[in-house]
Amino acid sequence: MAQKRGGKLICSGETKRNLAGKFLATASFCLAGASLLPLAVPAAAAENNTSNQYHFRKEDYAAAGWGMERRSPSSCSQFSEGQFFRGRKPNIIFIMADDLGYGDLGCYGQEQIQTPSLDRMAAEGLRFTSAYAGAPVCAPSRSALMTGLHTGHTRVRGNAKIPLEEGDTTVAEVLQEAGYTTGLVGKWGLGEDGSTGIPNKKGFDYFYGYLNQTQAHNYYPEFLWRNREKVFLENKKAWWGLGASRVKAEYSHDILTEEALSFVEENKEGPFFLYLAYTIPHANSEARDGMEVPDYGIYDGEEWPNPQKGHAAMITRMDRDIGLLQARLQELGLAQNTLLIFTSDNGPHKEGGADPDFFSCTGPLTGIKRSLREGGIRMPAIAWWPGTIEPGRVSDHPWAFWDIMPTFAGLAGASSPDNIDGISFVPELLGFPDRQEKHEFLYWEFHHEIWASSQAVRMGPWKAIRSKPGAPLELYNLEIDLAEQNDVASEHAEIVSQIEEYLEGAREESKVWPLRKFNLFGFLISQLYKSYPK
Ligand SMILES: [Ca+2]
Repeated sequence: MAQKRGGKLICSGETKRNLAGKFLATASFCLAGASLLPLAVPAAAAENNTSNQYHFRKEDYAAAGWGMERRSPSSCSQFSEGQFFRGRKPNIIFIMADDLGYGDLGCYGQEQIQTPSLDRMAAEGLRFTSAYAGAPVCAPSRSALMTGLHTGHTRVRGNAKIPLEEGDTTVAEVLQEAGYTTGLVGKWGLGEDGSTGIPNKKGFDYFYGYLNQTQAHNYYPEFLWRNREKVFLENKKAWWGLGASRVKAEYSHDILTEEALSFVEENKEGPFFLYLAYTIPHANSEARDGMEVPDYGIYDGEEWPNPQKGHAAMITRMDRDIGLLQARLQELGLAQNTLLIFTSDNGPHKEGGADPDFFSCTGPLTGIKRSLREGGIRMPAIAWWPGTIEPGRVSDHPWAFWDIMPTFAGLAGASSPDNIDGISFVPELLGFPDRQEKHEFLYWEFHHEIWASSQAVRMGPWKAIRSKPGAPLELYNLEIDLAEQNDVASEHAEIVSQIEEYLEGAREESKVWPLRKFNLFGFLISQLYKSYPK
């Protein structure tokens, strides 16, 4: 049975089962701009008042959302799938590890590091094999994630203290506007204290974690931020800076998990959006042991170098905590109305003593953090939504962080800003791959602090890399050469020229991050801009 609460229809899981296949009381509506034909939408079961709320029905979505014709496909590319959610909107949790590689999880082929929770999440949900980060390092990847823009357009295109500005709309702002309670727990990196880019100015009702990326290396920080206030911990930083501590009492990752669990519990009435930006298994190069973790757990007795034990222990610890979060969702009766996505922000690192070859952290890919090869940007990504996402699916649909904005907006019944680069992958998520719009091109650019800028493009099975401005394109066929070992540019002149033509208009110029070859003058100018942002 369903009840009407606050003008919204709410139906139970029982109702869902009873009514699957029989629905479609008719109601018609048009989206703004009258770009859609009138629709028959499900009344979603008008009579139910049990407490086990279940609001989203894939069947309804299929029948109503996709049983329509589009008059203007371009204007509909970001249309609001959530318009078809006749009840409460789904909760959304986006969990992101820091520097976790494509091959670091059991469900992606890892044999030594134990990840039972994430493996189970993949078995119960959807595992993506062609999901891409925004960039091969932290800040620009997160900027692409937040703004729906790739690194040729987004504000923050490199690791520097450049904040998001007032005009940069984030996915959190979109969801906040759509009625979501929004929370960020973890690492931000897109605006320091006092800047225009702090989380509470960029769409987050609640923030707990790190603003500064260097401080986020330190897993025993002296303080973390709760909204705009510093919360001091029992740790004491070392004299040489934010990134290291001499008294190590409270491990920040554990606190972040507690905060995430509390946020879910406190906002169980929903809808909520939680961006859980974990900080491990990143290295802390400022510390003596660069892979700081309270204990090595099940790896304590392994005859591995300490940094490798730390790497494995961090991942298994994070996996344990994601299991706790899933369990909490189930205890609270929220699992069936919550989309949970897990991924990483860029490829594995070789810092703090870590060795990505030791565990084959990139699996079959080559390249690590700071590389535009697949290992630097192709991420593990798992989506879990019991009752909605079919268990055990594997999708090779290529999507990237800038697709998150329209995807979440779609689920929330909201619209993304105009002119973003992202395309919603809601159809793929829900099991309608034949209705999924695809990117013709995916684009990345990377601005190393000193060396030359590089660019990469994915077009269908093709992957092109330009190692520096003016260099010829390298071309790889990922269908037969996932490791990008055989440059076939000379054999496919037409493909190369098609990608070169695309590259001419792929980006907007940036004074802070111009495409540049290495030269000291250019480097100093870019540093000057970074020090004095507009
Ligand atoms: Ca990172």
